Amino acid sequence: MKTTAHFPPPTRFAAQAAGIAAALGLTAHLGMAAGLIGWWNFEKDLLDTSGHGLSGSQLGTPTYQANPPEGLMSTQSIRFDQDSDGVRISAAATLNAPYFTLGYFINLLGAPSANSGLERLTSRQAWAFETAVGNAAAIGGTSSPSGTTLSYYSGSTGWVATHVEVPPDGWLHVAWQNSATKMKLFLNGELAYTGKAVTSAISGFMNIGNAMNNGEGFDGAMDDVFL
Ligand SMILES: [Ca+2]
Ligand SMILES: [Ca+2]
Repeated sequence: MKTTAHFPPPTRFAAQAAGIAAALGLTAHLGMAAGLIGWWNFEKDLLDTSGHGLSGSQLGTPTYQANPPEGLMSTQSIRFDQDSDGVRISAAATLNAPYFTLGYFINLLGAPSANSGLERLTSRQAWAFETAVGNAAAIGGTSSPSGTTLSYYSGSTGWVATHVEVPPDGWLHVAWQNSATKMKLFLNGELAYTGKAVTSAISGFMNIGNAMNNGEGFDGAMDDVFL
């Protein structure tokens, strides 16, 4: 989601987005009335429901399950069981805004962390920007009570462990808001972490659910990914 709207989303999905934002208390924090770039709600498909044509293609063999976050007009979520399972969103200039909000629901489904604790949730081409969940073992571990946290990577920041708490089961809404000076992380609509801004350029395709090399993937479920 860009902070300035270039493409007003269709009414239905704007309402849906606003509904989710309101449910999460995100509206005031994130300015959800601004333009959606893409919205993937995985109702047994990989369509971009923002209406901007950024539909995904399948990597590996993701599946769908009737276990979405509650109350959000969703009946399905997407499930990744293998490191190679994911979704590829092809490169598009609209994905490359320097100031953005990237949001999604995750459910770890009790899965243990792996990939040195950096299970990729999203990953841009050439490792330009990544988000991950796990114990962050590869970058010094985490002080999160459960031993599981969220981390992000870019060329300008390197890997950063946020040390926020991520429960082993149940749905958690995650929103990364990058500005010129800060990266803010919201969990279920509450500001949970403020860290270094991503100031390096981001371009190319975006993988959801695994890394840009089609490996190092998240094992669990996701829903309602938006940018
Ligand atoms: Ca869904
Ligand atoms: Ca994995």
